[in-house]
Amino acid sequence: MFNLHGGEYAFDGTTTACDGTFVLDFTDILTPGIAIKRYYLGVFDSRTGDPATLLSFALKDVSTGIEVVSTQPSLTVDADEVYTWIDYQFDIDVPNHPPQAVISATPTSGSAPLTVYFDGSGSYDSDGTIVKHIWNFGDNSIYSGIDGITAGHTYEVEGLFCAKLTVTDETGASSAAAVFIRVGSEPEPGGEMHVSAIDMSLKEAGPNVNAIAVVTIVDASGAPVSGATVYGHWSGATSDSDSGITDDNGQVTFKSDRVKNPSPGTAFTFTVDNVAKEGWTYDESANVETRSRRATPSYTVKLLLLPSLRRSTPPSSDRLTPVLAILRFGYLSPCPGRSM
Ligand SMILES: [Ca+2]
Repeated sequence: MFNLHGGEYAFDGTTTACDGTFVLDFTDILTPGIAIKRYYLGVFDSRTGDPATLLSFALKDVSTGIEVVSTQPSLTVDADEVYTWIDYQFDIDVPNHPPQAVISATPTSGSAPLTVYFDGSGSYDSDGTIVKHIWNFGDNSIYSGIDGITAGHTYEVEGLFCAKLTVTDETGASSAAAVFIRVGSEPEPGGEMHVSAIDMSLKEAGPNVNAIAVVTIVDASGAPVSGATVYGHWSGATSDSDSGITDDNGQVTFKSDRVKNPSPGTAFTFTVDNVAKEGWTYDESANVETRSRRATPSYTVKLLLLPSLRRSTPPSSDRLTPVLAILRFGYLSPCPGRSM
């Protein structure tokens, strides 16, 4: 008879008796997972004097055709119960859960040089094993290795660094956790800042034209903000991205890509995408302008053609039927037809 003792992995399936061999289908009780499990088969003999023998235990993985036979010798039992088992890893298609990275650091701030001890031992993988730890200390130095559960690192220069731990499980799945390390003193608390102006101009060199945008960043009181990183992009005639840091006047200059022989009216547009400075908030809603456009000039000449003009008699309005002709001239200077 079959006994349901034995814990989580005791057989609890349908059984079929054929020629003294019992076939069990326990697919329904397979535990999802990739680890090796121990599968038990027990026999319980209820009476003294007529012992039962557990001859063999074979486990067949129907999905792969693999058959494993218990290596234990046959077991005989009289008025007792015995168990035999097989350790096996079923290849069940279950989604892997990525490991969870947990990072701690001591200390998280101090003056340079600052030695920080990192501990990733709180990281875990619910359905497997973490096989790799990668430490990125945020200052262009990286440490990795299977023994990298803890790491030490010395920060030589001041700044705010994002130290990151990435853990990887045996299937290659990974996740990361980060902690900020402050080396040196805290920066002055910042305020709100916005774009007060984008001054556009065009610069020509031979047949090439590019646009210049001077972006000015000020605080809420209108005072220039230096050290702010301005991110922006060009559109229209060119499509390039730029970033730069404001000077003491709160200004940073951007230059578009060059365009060769642009047609009249070719527009260069610069858009500020973001402004960032540690401790400061970019208040885009306060921007005087966020986007500015400058086009290559096109000259419009209006030419009035009058039927006749007699000095003695001013022409009556009905006789004066002006014909308007508009002539367009293209860029560049000098102005066409104008004597220099
Ligand atoms: Ca896993």
